[in-house]
Amino acid sequence: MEMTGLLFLLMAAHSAFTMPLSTEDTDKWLQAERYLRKFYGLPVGLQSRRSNSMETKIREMQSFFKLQVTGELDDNTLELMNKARCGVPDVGEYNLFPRNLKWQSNNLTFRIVNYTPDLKKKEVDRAIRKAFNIWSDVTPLTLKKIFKGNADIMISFGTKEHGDYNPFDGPNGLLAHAYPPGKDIGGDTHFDEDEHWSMDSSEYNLFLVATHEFGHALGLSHSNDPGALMYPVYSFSKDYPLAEDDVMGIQALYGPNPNPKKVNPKPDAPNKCDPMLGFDAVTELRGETIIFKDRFYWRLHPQMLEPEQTLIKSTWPSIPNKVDAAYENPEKDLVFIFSGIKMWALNGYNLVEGYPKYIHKLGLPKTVRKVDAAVHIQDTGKTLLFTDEDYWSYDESTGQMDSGYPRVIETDFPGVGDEVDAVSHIHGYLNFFRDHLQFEYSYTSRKVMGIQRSNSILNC
Ligand SMILES: [Ca+2]
Ligand SMILES: [Ca+2]
Ligand SMILES: [Ca+2]
Ligand SMILES: [Zn+2]
Ligand SMILES: [Zn+2]
Repeated sequence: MEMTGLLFLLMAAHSAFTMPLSTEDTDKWLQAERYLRKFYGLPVGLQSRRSNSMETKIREMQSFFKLQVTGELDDNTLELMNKARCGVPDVGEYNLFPRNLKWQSNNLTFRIVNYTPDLKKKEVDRAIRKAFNIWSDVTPLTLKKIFKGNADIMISFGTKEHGDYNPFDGPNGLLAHAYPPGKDIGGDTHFDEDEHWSMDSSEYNLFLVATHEFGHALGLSHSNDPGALMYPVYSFSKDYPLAEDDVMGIQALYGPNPNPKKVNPKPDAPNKCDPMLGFDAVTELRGETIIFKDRFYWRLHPQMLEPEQTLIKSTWPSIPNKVDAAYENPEKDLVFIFSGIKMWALNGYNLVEGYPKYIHKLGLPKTVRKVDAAVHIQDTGKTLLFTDEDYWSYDESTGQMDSGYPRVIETDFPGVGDEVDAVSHIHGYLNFFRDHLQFEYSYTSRKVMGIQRSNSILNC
């Protein structure tokens, strides 16, 4: 977003309190009220738009999702409220049930009461079994399927009001919900039949939603780690679904599996203020800074104190989970993202058609298998590509690699080390990132002007 855009947004958000509300505004506030009531325990009753409780709950939600905490219904907040998600509240204290409930026995039963017509019966059976196995692989729990009578975990598909005074909402929005361990409805898991259920990446994958819901049925609440399976918002991934956060959560309740299976939980989201934090890639994007690390990226706007952390896959499903390098070419209004031997182009946040392309199209030799870091120098129209101990100069206007390259990084950029993780162009300096350090390098005076921790750009 450009600066003028943001200023406009801030003004618009401010004036919403003082100017007559349009229908669109009213809808927005009604929607927010419903959302905060359902997931954040906003008390039922006529809420004044300016009420403290409404603002407090907006803040609570923004802080859970690591958005900038403004207490206002800004675009990012509304966007999140529109995402498909689980129907269980995010904040445990507002749950209808006490927290930290667990089953008293490790040997549980489940029953599939009815089936979705979207899939073959066999496929539903397989998705449900696979989802339970995910949890039983990392705990001493066993789950036995029964075909009649009352199981601990009764599984059913239903629409709108479906028997528990906790209605679904038609297509999208709420996908499913589950009750924490306990008798009767405890552990029961309901799927919204107004969704289309799938076995693949199309919306919504039954196995993934079921695995998340069974986490609740076994006693877990929501996690605010965007990479955890217990994060309330739906996102598709083919990987093993649990993050370390999920495994720690379930093992805190039931302990580990006495005969451990080999599982490979995904690392938790990196902590921006970890003093040893290094980055995979850093680029500008229309005045914002985008910082890639593992499966995540931070988005930092100059007016924003709190960077937003998101899964790469939830914004760009086709970009791999690990980004090697990225740079912006402001003249073309494009951002290029490198992973392995491929590169993608973004216009704003949108992927450009015709990509991925091979990095060798830029003129890099076939022996180069990845780009470590990349930066565009506006004054010269050149893009510098760093690979191991060398760097290359790509001429954006001719689309050719300059002759005389590669050259050695250490020779031309003394003081930054022999290899780099990431580089960006900030305030006229080249900022080289290597492990947890950041070298502010003046391109004109050809020397390092300052050294800081890498995460100082994340306001740590
Ligand atoms: Ca039950
Ligand atoms: Ca729904
Ligand atoms: Ca890198
Ligand atoms: Zn949930
Ligand atoms: Zn229900």
